[in-house]
Amino acid sequence: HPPSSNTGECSSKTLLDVRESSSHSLAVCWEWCDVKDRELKFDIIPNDHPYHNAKNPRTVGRANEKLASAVEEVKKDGRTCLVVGGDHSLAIGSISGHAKTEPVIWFDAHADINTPLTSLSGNMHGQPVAFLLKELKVSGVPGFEWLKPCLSAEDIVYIGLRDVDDAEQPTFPKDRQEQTLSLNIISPQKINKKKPIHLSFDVDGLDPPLTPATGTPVPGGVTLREGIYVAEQLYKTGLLSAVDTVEINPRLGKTQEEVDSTVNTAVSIILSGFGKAREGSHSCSY
Ligand code: 6HN
Ligand code: MN
Ligand code: MN
Ligand code: MN
Repeated sequence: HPPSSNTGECSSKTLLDVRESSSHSLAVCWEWCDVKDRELKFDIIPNDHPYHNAKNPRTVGRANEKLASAVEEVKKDGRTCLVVGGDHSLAIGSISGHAKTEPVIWFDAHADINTPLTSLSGNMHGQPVAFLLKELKVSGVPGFEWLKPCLSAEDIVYIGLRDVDDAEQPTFPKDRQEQTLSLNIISPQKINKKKPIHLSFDVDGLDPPLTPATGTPVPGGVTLREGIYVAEQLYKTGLLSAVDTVEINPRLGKTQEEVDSTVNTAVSIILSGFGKAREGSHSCSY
């Protein structure tokens, strides 16, 4: 399920209108935000042979190159960027396009720090952090010739982590592993830097009943209330500059109810990150 983007303009005047324009494409509109929607089309590259244990590297690499340019344009336009997907591999393009961002808040059950050499699944969604880190020096992957790693390990804060592969352990600082959400994990030191924050929100960081339509659920996740709190607190810093909301895959919902709860949960998180407060709606400032 590649990164997705909806087509067409958002014209709804309702508080919140979630439309599914295709099985993996969502549009979120709300009346107090000026939403400029973009359409990105991605090519499937034929004969896209694996590079070590990285599947579809050319297809994923070029899709991310396109996404990085789009995010860069959105930021040049002075807007907050919201990417809705889709596979978490899209964070490679989203974070690269949002250059010079730090910290990155990686909300996820998984560390996503496998490399093409360590990955057991071969899935690119388990590898984006490794591609972005300067320290890991992932290189030579076809389709990613354009990529310059832009993050240092200290720029990343994980929340919700509870399923780390053996091969991910050595690259992963032990003191950053949190079995459960600690509300202090967004360290004040990071926020005090006054630099733009990128939130990469994998819905599987939440507890699986909240977002059943996702590919790699792990029991024991963050509650909706805690997830919303994280998004609200980030909004309140005034520094939240880009948000990825990923691993939403309506095709994996077994019933319409499962699809709806996944979408509604993701929308609640997005709205909180864009300034909807539980005590009432406030204006959305850019
Ligand atoms: N995600 N660590 C596993 C892998 O395949 O590398 C799972 C990764 C899941 C990735 O949910 O974005
Ligand atoms: Mn995925
Ligand atoms: Mn992820
Ligand atoms: Mn995950």
